[in-house]
Amino acid sequence: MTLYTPSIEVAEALSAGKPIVALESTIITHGMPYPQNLDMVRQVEGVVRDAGAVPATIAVIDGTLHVGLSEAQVTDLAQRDGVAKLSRADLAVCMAQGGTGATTVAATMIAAHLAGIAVFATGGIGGVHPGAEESFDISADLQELAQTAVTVVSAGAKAILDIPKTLEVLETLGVPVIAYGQDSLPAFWSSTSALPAPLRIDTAEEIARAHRTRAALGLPGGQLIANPVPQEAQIPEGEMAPIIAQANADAQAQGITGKAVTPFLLQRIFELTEGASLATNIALVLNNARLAAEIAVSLSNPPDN
Ligand code: PSU
Ligand code: MN
Repeated sequence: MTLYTPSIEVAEALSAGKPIVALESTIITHGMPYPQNLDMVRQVEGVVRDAGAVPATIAVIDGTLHVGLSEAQVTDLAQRDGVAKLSRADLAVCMAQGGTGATTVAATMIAAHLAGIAVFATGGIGGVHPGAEESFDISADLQELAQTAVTVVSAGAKAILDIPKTLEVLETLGVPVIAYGQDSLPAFWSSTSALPAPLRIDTAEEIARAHRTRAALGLPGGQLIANPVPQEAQIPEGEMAPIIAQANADAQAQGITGKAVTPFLLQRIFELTEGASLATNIALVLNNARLAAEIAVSLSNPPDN
């Protein structure tokens, strides 16, 4: 049984040892509305190619785990209804049942690692939700970062989360949280926050070196890069805070739980900001794709001794 099917472009890149950047698909199906989601993937894949790497968008289609999607597959996925949201727990069942599902950060990391892809760009990872002490809602993305050796380029944890608790869990799990080029931890839609980042690196080369060093030390797990959204596209933390509070209150009032929480909050924030949050979300994903490609290029060049 072949476990996954690479696109032609990804298969060629894998055999030639060319740099590849994995991309998730939950952001397409559950994170953004159509048609902006489709436009976003096309732009993201373009940015990765322009930076000298090959994009590998990952999803399960009719039971097949695809690493790299064709234009037709992406176009279909972006407007298809009823696509499942697949995390570590759901991936194998969806494949075994011949289903179609979009991969979260956790499931995308699993597939990327399986295919030998070391770098992955997303928007923001899942984490500890406010009220987790009651709801126990902690994303499986955190555990995945602890065990799967992929460098994940994000704009931090999504600001809908309890960021201090998310940082505590990541620290407990031994996941390096590395701000790119600044001391403060970016907060997804906002380029800075009041929280200092646990670690800081200023170049793609050094991120690649840290990735290699982790492997050489025999440490399992990945690295979380927190790449600030460009200043001109950000929404300051003070502006986002009341909107996020409103969205979280609405989710509670409507009894939204489990997998539905994150998609609900993103959609609600899109409405409350009259679309501004989506423009920022797209800008930060593009920015992450660019950095991820630079890291992948650096990883594919053997280090000088
Ligand atoms: N980043 C975005 N939009 C998203 C997500 C990330 O900009 O929709 C998705 C990712 O797939 C992430 C998931 O893994 O949200 C987290 O979901 P949960 O909180 O249910 O684990
Ligand atoms: Mn959750």
